[in-house]
Amino acid sequence: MSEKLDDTARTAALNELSGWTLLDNRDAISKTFTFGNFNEAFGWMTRAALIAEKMDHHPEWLNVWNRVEVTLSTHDAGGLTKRDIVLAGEMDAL
Ligand code: H2B
Repeated sequence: MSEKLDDTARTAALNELSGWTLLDNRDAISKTFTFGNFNEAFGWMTRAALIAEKMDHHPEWLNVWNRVEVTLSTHDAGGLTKRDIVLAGEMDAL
């Protein structure tokens, strides 16, 4: 199982990603992705879902028309791990 990231590791990881921020109230990162319309948003979610399933690491997310709010945290570890950072990077690259 992944270990929770320490302060140094999470700062370094967040610097490598773009637009992801730490939540105030829990050990997780979030980002809102905005698309041109619902089809684009849902198409992106479908591609992200296939990656997440392959990783066995799943996002918490909310879709409203062209917007997808994503929160990543490792439930098994009770906080932020390398697995969240890897999935965040994959989502950015899609
Ligand atoms: N997703 C996330 N975000 N955190 C987890 O700890 C996690 C997961 N664990 N997806 C996996 C599935 C686990 O529940 C199953 C049993 O492998």
